[in-house]
Amino acid sequence: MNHFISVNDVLDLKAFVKEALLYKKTPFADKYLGKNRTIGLLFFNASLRTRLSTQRAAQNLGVEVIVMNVGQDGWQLEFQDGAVMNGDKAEHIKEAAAVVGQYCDIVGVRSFPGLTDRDADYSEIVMNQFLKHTGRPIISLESATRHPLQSLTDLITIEELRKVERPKVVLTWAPHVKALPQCVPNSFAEWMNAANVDFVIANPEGYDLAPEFVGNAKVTHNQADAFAGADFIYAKNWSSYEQYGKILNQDPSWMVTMKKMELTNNARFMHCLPVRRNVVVEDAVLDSEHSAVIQQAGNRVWAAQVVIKHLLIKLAREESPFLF
Ligand code: AN0
Ligand code: CP
Repeated sequence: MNHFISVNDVLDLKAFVKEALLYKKTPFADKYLGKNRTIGLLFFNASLRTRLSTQRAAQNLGVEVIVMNVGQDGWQLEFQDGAVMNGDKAEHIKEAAAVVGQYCDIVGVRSFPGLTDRDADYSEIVMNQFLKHTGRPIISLESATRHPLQSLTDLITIEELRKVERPKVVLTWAPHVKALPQCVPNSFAEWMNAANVDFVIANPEGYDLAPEFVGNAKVTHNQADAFAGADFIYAKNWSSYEQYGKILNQDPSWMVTMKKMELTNNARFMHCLPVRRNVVVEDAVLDSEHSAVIQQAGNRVWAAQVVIKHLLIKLAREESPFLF
């Protein structure tokens, strides 16, 4: 593995999930692997889980961690090549990324989409500029279109909790007060399409995800149909892809309720968090046995740990090719 940006960076998904679950049993099995290594975690946006779980994962591997809220504390960055920098941007990504690469062996970046210009967001300019100019393995901590550490976590959690060989997994849109990125559902769809699950996406009209992420998933605009017989309900709000970044409706009838959970095969409820109670999902579900959200968030550590492990192995291989 050279970077961790999408599901395509993982060679053997099944083995990867297995390794992550092994770390859950023996967190310190590779505590010397990261000796004398430093990971830099750069945040252009807020975070609780991604920041703490990635930090914890690095510590378990003996890696030093530097965290910076670059969006708040750093110079304003220019990402366009050839820009005449006579505005408010003080530093170009060419220097900024290369400089971070001088201090860190691995670099994680979180940068949300702007949600105004679809082509710009879907071209992944921020992540691509870091990939191009850092000179180090890059981990996406959620980019403009994907959240792979979350999706790996979700797959690990489904693997832990599934009661049948091929569970029915439903990704359902749910209402929200703010316009949110499509990253989590895009990525979840991408990973579910690569996994051994029966995958259904339920969303209101106007909220279909980008076709390249929907892939072979079954899409329905009828939430009740989707819930019937489901083993996992994964709720998430996203803003419209078609009418890019817009909130088309806040229909409360799409909120996940206990009544709807009764349509399922005693499904587990999943959400990436943070979640707005009684808007996305009612208290009764989150506070019931259905909810897997805390276990899911806990698994973020093992997902990050297996990713960092593979990047550390890549670095060691490059430095000592005769050892391998
Ligand atoms: C973000 C999103 O929807 O992408 C981060 C989720 C992990 N959520 C919010 O901004 C509430
Ligand atoms: N799920 C997730 O990525 O949470 P944070 O935004 O708190 O990191």
